[in-house]
Amino acid sequence: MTIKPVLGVQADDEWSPLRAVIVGRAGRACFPSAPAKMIEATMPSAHAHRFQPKAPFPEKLIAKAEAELDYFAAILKAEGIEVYRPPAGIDWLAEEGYTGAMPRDGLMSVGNTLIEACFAWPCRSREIEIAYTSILDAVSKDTRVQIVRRPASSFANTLLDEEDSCTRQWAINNSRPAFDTADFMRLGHTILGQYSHVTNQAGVDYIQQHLPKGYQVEMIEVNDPSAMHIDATILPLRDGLLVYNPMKITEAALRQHAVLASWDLQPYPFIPQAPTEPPLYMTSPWLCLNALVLDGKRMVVEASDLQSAQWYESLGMECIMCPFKHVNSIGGSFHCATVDLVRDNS
Ligand code: ABU
Repeated sequence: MTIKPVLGVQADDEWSPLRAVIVGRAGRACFPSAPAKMIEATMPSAHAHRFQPKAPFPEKLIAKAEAELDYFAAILKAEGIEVYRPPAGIDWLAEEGYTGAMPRDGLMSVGNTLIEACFAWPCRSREIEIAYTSILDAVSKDTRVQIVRRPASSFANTLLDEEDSCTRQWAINNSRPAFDTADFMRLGHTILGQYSHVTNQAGVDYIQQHLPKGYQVEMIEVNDPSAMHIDATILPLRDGLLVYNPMKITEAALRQHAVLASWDLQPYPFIPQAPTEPPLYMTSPWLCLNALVLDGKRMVVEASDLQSAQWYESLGMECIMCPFKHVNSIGGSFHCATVDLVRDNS
């Protein structure tokens, strides 16, 4: 059977059948560096001292993470999904950047539109340009695709300026649009988002302004003083079923959004435990909710996480197990490591 290449961008939810996807590559990945205030607000305290300039992750860890990303990409290809990858071997140490393994933080598809994040962390400011320009060029050969590149004004390094910083809930101010696309979860015409240490009101306004007609952002009330990315807090499994982290969000907060009013909302019933090796340098063990749903029936889950897999299966999902602990160690799981380009919801 020949598989017809799927070009372009057409995706606006997390569960319709996945036809084309980006899977990241680690490259010579480094601990992202940011001012102490930002690191203390967002990163696990046991590892905060590592987030310095020019601090590469251990080579062996990266080699294993790359192998996991390749294996994951092979699983998706075997399912008939078109997989796009960034170039291999990007030297993020020389670029003074982080990695190309977490494209979900920097790109979001909404309908035929791909929106680039206005990253708050300066070390990530050129991540999409460096790793993903060739993919953006390839998908934009389809003239229906709209790519929203971050504007020059969003590079201003003013977000940590001090005014009001004592009374602010978040590390960043509102002096220019800032958002990571991983602070948003797409549920069709409604996109649920959270304010965080990397997403401000100007960023939310910017997204709303660039969405295709008929789509709107709604901000969700989350109880997470370290908030940075919503994709370990809520996970839609299919139309009508969403799982959530009850330590960070309540059912009542979710029900406030009309799109979820009649959904089955399931709290994750366990307290996930962090592995001892390799360490979770950048995240909590709630990465168990950072899964990739292939089509509302099947999802990719970390190979050793039998507890989550059994629970997801009790909710009617089939789990495809894939080793990913070393990718987890450098900052994310299957959702973070991907960007949906095409989902078939016709
Ligand atoms: N994007 C990954 C989020 C991880 C966490 O909330 O711990």
